[in-house]
Amino acid sequence: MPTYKVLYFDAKGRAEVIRLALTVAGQDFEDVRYVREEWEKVKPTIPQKQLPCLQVDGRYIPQSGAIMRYVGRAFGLYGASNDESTSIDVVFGATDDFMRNLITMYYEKDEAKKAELKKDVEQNKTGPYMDILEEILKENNGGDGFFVGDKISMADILVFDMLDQVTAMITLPDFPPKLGALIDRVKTYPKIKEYLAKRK
Ligand SMILES: N[C@@H](CCC(=O)N[C@@H](CS)C(=O)NCC(=O)O)C(=O)O
Repeated sequence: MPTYKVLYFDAKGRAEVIRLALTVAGQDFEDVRYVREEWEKVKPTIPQKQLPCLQVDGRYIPQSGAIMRYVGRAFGLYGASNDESTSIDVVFGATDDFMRNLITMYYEKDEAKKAELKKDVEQNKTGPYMDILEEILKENNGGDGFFVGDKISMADILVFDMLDQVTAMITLPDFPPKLGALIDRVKTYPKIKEYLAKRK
């Protein structure tokens, strides 16, 4: 059985979806959280000099997207067929599009421009993103289960985590009904519920 280490900072950020996926998989992992001084020391030894990085039996895997897919494939969270994996990729792609707006907003230094970008995300970007997710859910057996197939996948874990994390940056509107129910389903998924109860 391989050993897994998730290397990141002491934050949710890009690593939390990986921690959640390993938790759902029931896979033990070492949750390595560097403080800045430690990171500056180890940085030269890390591929691409970026975090997160997943270490599997000592082998480093960089890039959060690659790690999500690796963990998803390793633990049956990335669809049961090419069609299902592609549907999961569609959710990843829509989420990337939405997140790009937030990243631009986050790194904007000019406070007035930042406020404008925030208003734009809240008023013009969030609703359409949620509508896309609502439609994808409805297309999967009416929307009373998960995004893809009949079990939890990386798509559900990613959307849950991302919508959880963005509340620190923007005010979210009410979720459309199927999406709201999906978020509750993920939040109360037994292994996730247990993890969230212990999370800092
Ligand atoms: N495309 C990369 C981006 C990774 C990235 O930007 N990581 C940041 C933290 S979120 C980082 O390690 N920065 C290097 C540093 O702070 O020295 C991914 O998705 O993993």
